[in-house]
Amino acid sequence: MRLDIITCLPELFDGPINQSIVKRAQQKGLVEIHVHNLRDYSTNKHKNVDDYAFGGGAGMVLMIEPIDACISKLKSEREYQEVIYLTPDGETLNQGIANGLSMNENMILLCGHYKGVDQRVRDHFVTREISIGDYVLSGGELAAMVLADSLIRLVPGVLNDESSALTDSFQDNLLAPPVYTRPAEYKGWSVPDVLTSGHEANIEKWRHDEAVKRTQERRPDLLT
Ligand code: 6GU
Repeated sequence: MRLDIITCLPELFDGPINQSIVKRAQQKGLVEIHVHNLRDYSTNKHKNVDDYAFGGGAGMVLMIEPIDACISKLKSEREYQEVIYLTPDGETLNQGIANGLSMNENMILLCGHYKGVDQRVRDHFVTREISIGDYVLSGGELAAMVLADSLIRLVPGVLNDESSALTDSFQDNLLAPPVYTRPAEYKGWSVPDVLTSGHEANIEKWRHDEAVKRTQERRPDLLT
């Protein structure tokens, strides 16, 4: 999977996506992440990428020209299945959307900032608009990192125990069951007996029952 991230704050991507699982996925050659500084595609001498909104009002709008220049250059080099714009008015990301998008080879993630991007970018370049929840972030960068992380861990070979993505919360519309590790007893708090019984079928049944119970208690909306 290759992700091309377009942003006017490329420094923000120095951290999370170069650590841990995502770092290993890149080192293994399973994933490529390329961050593009929108400013590098600005055509004016001040390297501006935003301007005042027509009609007035507070806040700057990202201009279409540098975005077009960047997207067009990328598209001339390879084919992209999606151009995703991260925006609070997009469809809310969930595991089903992540699973679907993880099948793609090449995707562009466009991060908005300030008051967003010129609507013509959305009308003519963007194929999908995604939000990560009903709250407002100061830009799409953190949302792009959340989306990238959710996709990368689904690429075959990225997780060491390949089956582990299948037992995540949400993967079957159930929250994940409780987990325990050693010691089996701590300050009188003990691990459920079934987990140390070695009885595979009973353990599976217990995990499923606990997942259903937890989902009923915390997220009944997932069961309907
Ligand atoms: Cl994708 N962008 C911004 N700015 N805020 C958000 C968001 C995205 N998703 C939730 N809040």
